[in-house]
Formats: sequence, C-alpha cells, structure tokens
Amino acid sequence: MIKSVLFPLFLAGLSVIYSIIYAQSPGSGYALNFDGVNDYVTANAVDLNTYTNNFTIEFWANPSATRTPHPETTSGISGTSGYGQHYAIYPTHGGQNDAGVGVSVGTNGVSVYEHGSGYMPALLVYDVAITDWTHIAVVYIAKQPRLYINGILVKTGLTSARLACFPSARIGGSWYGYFAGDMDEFRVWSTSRTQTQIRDNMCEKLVGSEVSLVRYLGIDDGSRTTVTDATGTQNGTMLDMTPTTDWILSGVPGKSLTEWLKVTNKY
Ligand SMILES: [Ca+2]
Ligand SMILES: [Ca+2]
Repeated sequence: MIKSVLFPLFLAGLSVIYSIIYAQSPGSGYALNFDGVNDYVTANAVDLNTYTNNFTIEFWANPSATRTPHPETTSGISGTSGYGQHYAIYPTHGGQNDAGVGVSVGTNGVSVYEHGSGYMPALLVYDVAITDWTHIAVVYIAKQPRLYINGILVKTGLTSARLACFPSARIGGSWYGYFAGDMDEFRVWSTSRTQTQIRDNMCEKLVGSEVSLVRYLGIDDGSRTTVTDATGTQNGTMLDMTPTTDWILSGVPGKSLTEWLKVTNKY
C-alpha cells in the first residue's frame, strides 16, 4: 500500500527534477536540417499581420549554401529572381498595400526581403561569412529593419515603402528559394527588441509566456512532423521533410561564459 502511494510520488518528483534540469540546460536540444530543395515548416496559418511596423524576428541558423546579394532598394522584385535566395523565413505576401518580412541566409551573409503585389525587394543586405551556428535578429523600428548578428547591431536597412509591414512565420522557404542548412529557436516578438534584450536571452530557452512573444518554436520536438509553438498560437507542420533524418542535435551554444564568448567574439 505504502509502496503504491510512494512510487507515483517518486515518479512525479523525478519528472519535476527532469523538467527543471531540461529548462535550464545549455544548448537547444534538437534543431532541424533543411535540404534547400523543398523543405519547410508552416507556422503561419494564424497570421502575424496584426503586428505591424515594430517587431522582432530572431532565430539561429547554420547555412550551407550561398545566397545572391542584391542591391538594397524599396521597389522591384529582386527577391524572386533567379531563385538566388535561401529564405530561412519566407516573407508572407502582403497584398497591394502591405508586406510580409522574410530573411534570406547564406554562407555569405543575410538579406531582409519584403513581399507584396509586384514587390519583393531587399531592404537590407549584409555580406559576411557565416560558417557556423549564428544568431540572427531582424528588428523593425517604424518600418525600418536593423540586423543583429550574434547580438551585435551590424546594419540598418531602408525604410519600407509599404503602408504596413509585418513578420512572417514560414520557416525554410518557398518556391522563390529554400533555405539550405540547419535552423533552431525561431521567435517572433510584437515589439522592437533592444540589443540588451536580444543578448540576454539568445543563448537560453524561453518558456513561451514572455511578454510580447507571439510565436516561439524552440524546435525540440525531436521526432514527429509537428513543431510546437510554446506560445500556444500556431504549431508548425513540417512539409516535404523527413522526421527520421531532418531532426538533428542542435549546435546552438548555451549561456556559459565560454560558449558566449565563442559567439560574441566572432563579430
Ligand atoms: Ca531546439
Ligand atoms: Ca525534402
């Protein structure tokens, strides 16, 4: 009798201890590998177009192919040309007046694109070698993008020509270009995060209930085709992907001093 009461308690205790250790452990568990051909994760069925002009998109990426750098501009459709982009985040089509914001990442740098009718220009282009796991944050302030690499502001782009622009949540690309490489820890915030805020939590997991966090795919599911959104808004679904091989161990650094210096000293 005593044993039958105590054993479930013992298991519950173990579960609590495991949860605490897991939540505090460095690194990020699993990540996803994208083939650059047709792999993607949709987490955009519940749209993000209500979070306009001031917002933050951030994620970790370890790209394996070069993207085509286009000149920065606020018009035209260079983002569609030659299939030269590798959209880690594919920009949602914003219709006639608005634009979704996406991010193309290659081993030779990062480009921020906006997408609407007759409109897919690069508003920010930053060329730099990216040869390892790298944290990328795109912060929009009053429709103007800023790029942070590993927590450091490296470039401010052009102000959007659209009435409103908003973040996107299709991970891995679409027909104008698929991302090739590994990705982890995708987050969208409804506010313009500061450099301090970005640095404070880029190397640790979040809970999902943080203020202004509107989408958070920690990419830790590890086996199935669903990628959990810890904000409870819109889980991602893996499409044209293979769970048995596309889930990999993440190389995102944890928040130990050594690991932190390893990323921040690179830029
Ligand atoms: Ca992860
Ligand atoms: Ca595939």
